[in-house]
Amino acid sequence: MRAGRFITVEGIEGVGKSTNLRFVKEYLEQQDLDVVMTREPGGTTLGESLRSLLLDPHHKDMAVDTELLLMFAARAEHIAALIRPALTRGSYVVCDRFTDATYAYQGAGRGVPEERITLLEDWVQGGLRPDLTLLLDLPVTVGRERVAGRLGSADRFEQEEADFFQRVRDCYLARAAHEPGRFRIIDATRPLPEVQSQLAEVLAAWLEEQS
Ligand code: Z5A
Repeated sequence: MRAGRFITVEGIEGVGKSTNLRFVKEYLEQQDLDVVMTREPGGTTLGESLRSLLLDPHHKDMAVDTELLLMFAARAEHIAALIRPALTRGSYVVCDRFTDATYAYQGAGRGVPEERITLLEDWVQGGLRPDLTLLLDLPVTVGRERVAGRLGSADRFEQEEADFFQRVRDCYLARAAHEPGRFRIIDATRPLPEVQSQLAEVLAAWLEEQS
């Protein structure tokens, strides 16, 4: 059986990842593909518990290395329990964030040296890398406005200042420029139907390349 494909969706907060992940899943299912939708940190029972710790504002002063290692602990579990088995079965795995988020948030955002993240990436993932990364992009102010009306208190990341998210956005764009074969940049400032037309166009072309 042909191995599946690994698609990740990335971007700063409020770009519309959650909203558009469902669209990507439905689009692929319409092409008769088996799709597993998941997220990071999370995706497994243990991973979701680690997610709660990572987002909990009570752990506001968590050491940067603790945050980094918890992200990769959740990822190790996610790969072993969900991602690899699904890819081996031939499924398409669509994941809300993956290791590009670690380079963007812990690397550019928190200042962890890139080589340290690469070391963990190689150790935890072996050769596993996304086949396609959809980067939803918009200015930080627009993303923040979109999530501002959300009910409930801000999580540990949402409490960061605009310059943190600017570094995160810049890192995503730099990574996309460095790996144009894997990344597709989607203009997320457009109204939702237009964002989804862009996604459909990109996915159709990419699936064509795969066949
Ligand atoms: N994190 C990390 O630091 N390191 C890592 O390695 C990983 C993650 C994997 C949780 O991620 C945190 O984990 C994240 C980074 C960190 N923190 N931050 N920031 P998350 O993905 O669960 O959290 P998030 O980025 O905060 O997600 P979000 O705020 O829910 O944003 P979203 O999913 O991209 O947006 P949305 O909920 O789909 O849309 C937001 C609103 O905009 C909503 O009302 C929509 O209806 C609206 N929307 C969506 N699209 C449009 C358009 N086109 N026009 C107008 N309005 C729109």
